[in-house]
Amino acid sequence: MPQFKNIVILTGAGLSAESGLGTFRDVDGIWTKYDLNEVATPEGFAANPKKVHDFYNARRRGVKAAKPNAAHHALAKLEKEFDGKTLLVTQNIDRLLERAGAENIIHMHGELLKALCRTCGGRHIWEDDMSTESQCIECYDNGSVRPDVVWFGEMPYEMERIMEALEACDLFISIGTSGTVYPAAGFVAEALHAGAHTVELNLEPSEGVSLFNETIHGPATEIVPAYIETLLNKK
Ligand code: BJW
Repeated sequence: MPQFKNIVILTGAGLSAESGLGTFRDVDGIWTKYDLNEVATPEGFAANPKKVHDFYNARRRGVKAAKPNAAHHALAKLEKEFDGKTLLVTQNIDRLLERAGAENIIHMHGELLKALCRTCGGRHIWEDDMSTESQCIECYDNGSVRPDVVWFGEMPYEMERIMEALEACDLFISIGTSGTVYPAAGFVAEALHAGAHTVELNLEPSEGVSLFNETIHGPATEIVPAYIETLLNKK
């Protein structure tokens, strides 16, 4: 394995699957139980905000009850011990990477434990259930709030910073994502274009598997810690 200096890691729902949080597109995934157009689009929220709040209230309770697993801890260890730069870009709205001790994280699809004010645009911590009556705790207009998550048709957070990091990286690792949702699904192509080595760590081959130089398939709690150890022990 060559010496790397600048790592970007993209994570998806598969990273948190063994913490008990559901993935979206697996056989028993969230989108087999809910219509994504109803619960994960601005139009769905406008049509039936209570249904969307109920969906995210249940998931918020699940996230609060979940614990980081060995893969989250391995990524936090990499961030602390790697002799170079690392950036974690997560599509996950849980805070399990932070709870494992990682710090340099971009939540490109937002955070479930935050509210987004529909009036002032402020984002602040929100750990309890949310309803159509919930109001912004910061803005003078007592604006109504929504979960601070990125729905289909909305722009993910910090895209400029992510693209800059992809252009500069020499190792790109994709973990636990099906590679079906853009722009995240396009990151591997950006990294390849920048000349990076690309690695997929996933339970099964993703949609973009042909764009990876190296693929390891298996449960995240096994393959992520093993891969991180190899990376850290490389001389
Ligand atoms: C394990 C495991 C274990 C299981 N160990 N692995 C046509 C073409 C191209 C694009 C579009 C198009 N039509 C519309 C679009 C755009 C659209 C899009 O991509 N749609 C596709 C469905 C086609 N994207 C958007 O609208 C995005 N915004 C956008 O594009 O803005 C414009 C823009 C333009 C240019 C530049 C930048 C922006 C917004 C997307 C928002 C996604 N939101 C969601 C829900 C909100 C948050 C939430 O409720 O949680 O985010 S959808 C859902 O999918 C969630 C996830 O973050 C996201 C990705 O899912 P993920 O993480 O990959 O999960 P799964 O379930 O799909 O896969 C899990 C994987 O883990 C599987 O492979 C398993 O095998 C594996 N696994 N157990 C290891 N134990």
